[in-house]
Amino acid sequence: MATGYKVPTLDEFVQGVKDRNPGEKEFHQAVYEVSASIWDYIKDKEKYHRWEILRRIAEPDRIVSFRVCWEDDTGHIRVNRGWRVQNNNAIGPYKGGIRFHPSVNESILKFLAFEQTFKNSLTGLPMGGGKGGANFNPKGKSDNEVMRFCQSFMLELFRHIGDDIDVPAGDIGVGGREIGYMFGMWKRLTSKFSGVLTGKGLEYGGSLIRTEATGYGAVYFLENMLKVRKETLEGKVCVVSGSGNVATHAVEKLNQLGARPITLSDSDGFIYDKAGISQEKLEWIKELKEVKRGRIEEYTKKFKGTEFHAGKRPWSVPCDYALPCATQNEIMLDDAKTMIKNGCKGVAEGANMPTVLEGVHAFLDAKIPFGPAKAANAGGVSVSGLEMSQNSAKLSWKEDELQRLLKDIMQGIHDRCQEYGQSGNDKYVDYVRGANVGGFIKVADAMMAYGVV
Ligand code: NDP
Ligand code: 2IT
Repeated sequence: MATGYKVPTLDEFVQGVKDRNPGEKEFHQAVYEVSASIWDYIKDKEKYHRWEILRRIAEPDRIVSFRVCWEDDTGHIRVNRGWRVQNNNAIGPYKGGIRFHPSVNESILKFLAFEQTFKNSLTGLPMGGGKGGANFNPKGKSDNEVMRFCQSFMLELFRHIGDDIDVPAGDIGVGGREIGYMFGMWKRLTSKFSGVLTGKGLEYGGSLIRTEATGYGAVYFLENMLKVRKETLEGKVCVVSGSGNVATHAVEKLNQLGARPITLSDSDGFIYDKAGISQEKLEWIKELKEVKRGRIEEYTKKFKGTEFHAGKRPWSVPCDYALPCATQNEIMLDDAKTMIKNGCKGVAEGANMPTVLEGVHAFLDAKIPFGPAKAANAGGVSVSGLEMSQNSAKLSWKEDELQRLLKDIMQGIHDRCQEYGQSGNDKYVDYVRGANVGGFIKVADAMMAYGVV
């Protein structure tokens, strides 16, 4: 170690991150959560400190920020801001979604790109971490407005991405429609056809089960956590938040495995259907959300005996298992306490960082199996990785093969978390520590192989 070098304490390290990134509270939160949980593991390992590995992972390789202007249907010119955060490409091209939501800012995208670096490492596939987006609100916009926005966004983004450089995909507010518009513009700008985006339509290089993969994967992860305890999902009551891509496919898989999902939500409130949101009802919701772009409240008008709770999240509803699948910081400490008091026996995070740090600690302290986002929701990016492989090979794999691979990858992630998250004779698996340490090692070792670059 360099003469006079002093290994920082966790607090000193985190304070440094805060000082260098003022006001970026979501980014501070994500870096703190990872650092605190891997600190015990790295604190005596001189090599990680000598190479300043954690500090380097917490400093994005590069951030591009750009103006996105577009014309709305009334002829007005609108101006938004777009970003791409390329966090780390030690183990593969930058990879991660694009989010369109009015709340998007640099702090949120930095937290997401940082988390993605560990998540992608856990999948075992060669993908680095990145994230992008814009403070654009797709709600209430016509198809043509969304198309013009996506095209304008790509008009700048295309300079920074490539199938061996950086491969974006979907996230909040970005699904098949938006990926189609962006890929179309990229193709036009570059005259190329390759796997530069994932989540593409099946007609133009997309992969089977990519749409379902995040929600299905989160339920597989939950199932794996339960297997350790010799429990199953059969007949279990599950509370789910969100009603987008991740939430609806989580509900679909819960139904397939015999569980009873009873809630879904959006930013207006949550619906509660005691009888269970069956596959038939879910098909109606998918149509409402994906085609009509309606609000979840409409469910209660269609299905009798169901409730809508305006302005609330579903965490007060007693359940066996909870799957937060909407957005960051949606389970607060009080929610976690209520869930524990009501007998919740496990949590699998479908969304990214949906539980505040104090809430995570409450679940861990109560020894409730807690599957953190970077492990539990890695199914989506895993199938994105498989889409990249298919695109490079110019092949399309069959559905049963992809289903098997998704299950295998989720099992592998679970087992890696267990390897690093179980200590001594304690049967309880700390999946937070397991995911962070398990994700960190591969990235750190690759960075050390490259020296100081
Ligand atoms: P969608 O846009 O399909 O759905 C998002 C859902 O969450 C909507 O129901 C939306 O409600 C709700 N929501 C979004 N923001 C808020 C908010 N601030 N407050 C309350 N509700 C909100 O997104 P996805 O399902 O794709 O993403 C959901 C989560 O999963 C995100 O955290 C994302 O990062 C994560 N994720 C997604 C992956 C994917 O493959 N798509 C992969 C891994 C993680 P409303 O319509 O009212 O805004
Ligand atoms: O948070 C995530 O993992 C995603 N939004 C999916 C990223 C991807 O590249 O498929």
